[in-house]
Amino acid sequence: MKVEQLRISEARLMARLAELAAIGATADGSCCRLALTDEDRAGRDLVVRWMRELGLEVRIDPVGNIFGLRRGAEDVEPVMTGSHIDTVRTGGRYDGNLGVLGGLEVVQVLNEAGIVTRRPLAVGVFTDEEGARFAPDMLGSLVYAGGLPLAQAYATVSIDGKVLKEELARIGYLGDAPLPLARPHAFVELHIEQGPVLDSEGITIGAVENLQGISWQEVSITGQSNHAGTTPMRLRHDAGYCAAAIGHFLRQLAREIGGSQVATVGKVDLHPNLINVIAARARLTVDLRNTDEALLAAAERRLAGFLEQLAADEGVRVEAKTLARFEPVLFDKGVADLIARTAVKLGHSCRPMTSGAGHDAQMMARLCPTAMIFVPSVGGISHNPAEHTEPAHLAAGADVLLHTLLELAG
Ligand code: HGY
Ligand code: MN
Ligand code: MN
Repeated sequence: MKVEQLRISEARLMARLAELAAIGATADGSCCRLALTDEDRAGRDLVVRWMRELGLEVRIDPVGNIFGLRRGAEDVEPVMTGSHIDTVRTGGRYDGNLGVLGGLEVVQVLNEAGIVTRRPLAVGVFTDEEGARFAPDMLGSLVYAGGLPLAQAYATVSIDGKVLKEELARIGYLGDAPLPLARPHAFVELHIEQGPVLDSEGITIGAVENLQGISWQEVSITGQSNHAGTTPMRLRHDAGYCAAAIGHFLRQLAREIGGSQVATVGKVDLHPNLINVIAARARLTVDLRNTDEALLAAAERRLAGFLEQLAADEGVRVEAKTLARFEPVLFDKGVADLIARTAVKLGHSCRPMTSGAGHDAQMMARLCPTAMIFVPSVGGISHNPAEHTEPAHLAAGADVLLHTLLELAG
């Protein structure tokens, strides 16, 4: 068979996706493998087994990133693909997993065709991409790209009070491979869009050219608990009200800025969190994103001003801690154009895309020419058990990955 006729096996890809999705499956159909939990370990163990069955050399680095290496004809910098298999609590079965299992599928097709590429190939599984348990997100690839010192990553404390290094050791993924293992010749990540664009336009492949900036903060409010029935409104220092006011302000702010600006309060914890007690404390998260760095910084300043005013008006103490801050990223035009050309050559509709979500590729772009392949998310739904992508689209994305990697690896 000619190389250009090579296609991945949709059935095999779907079977691996289903087997991995069963790990951490919850009653509502979600996939829950929060980073460095036992479920994450089980998922890692399964992927490592598949890597070994495919004849890949498996290396684990000090922050738990896993790499499956496939020899090339020449001992030069590898072409790398990959993504993550950790999930949010209500994860779907494709977010991250598709990029890792698509990479394994590429390896299997090349093995069966007896093809040895000039450059080695590597499939990466990056630690804690979601950042939902240990902030920031893309933590493993950020360390890999030199954006976060290993010691600082090790000391990170999770939302459930665990220390990252101890959790890595506990699940047996505190590796000793060089960090970084390699500076790839190029990096390509296959991922579901997680947004509504491709699905609404009926387009199969997104050639991702850029990715928006991300600002994560944890806001702590200290007020005064008091009796819900006896305390006049003018005497309240109500942390619960302040949390709600911040959420309302951010909705208005995002609407006012418009364009790609988004704002989310995803996590709110009140203390003592009881029906008849004015909340003494509130802790909430703020996720701000924009494709334009100046607008994102302006949104952060507007929020800071609002928090200062709120503290004065309500007689509470407000503190904001940065959990993640990544500027917008431009991917490599050459790699993105190669993805687009490959999609068209394979007969798929394609359009340039911006990524609204963060991805490991944004960190690998600091090391080498990098771009992403998107496939449609039905209804734009993600981080939700209803996350769905048609099998034919999953296969199309993996085929584009196969031929893009073949082109890059020679
Ligand atoms: O937050 C994100 O964009 C990604 O899902 N970690
Ligand atoms: Mn993801
Ligand atoms: Mn995600």
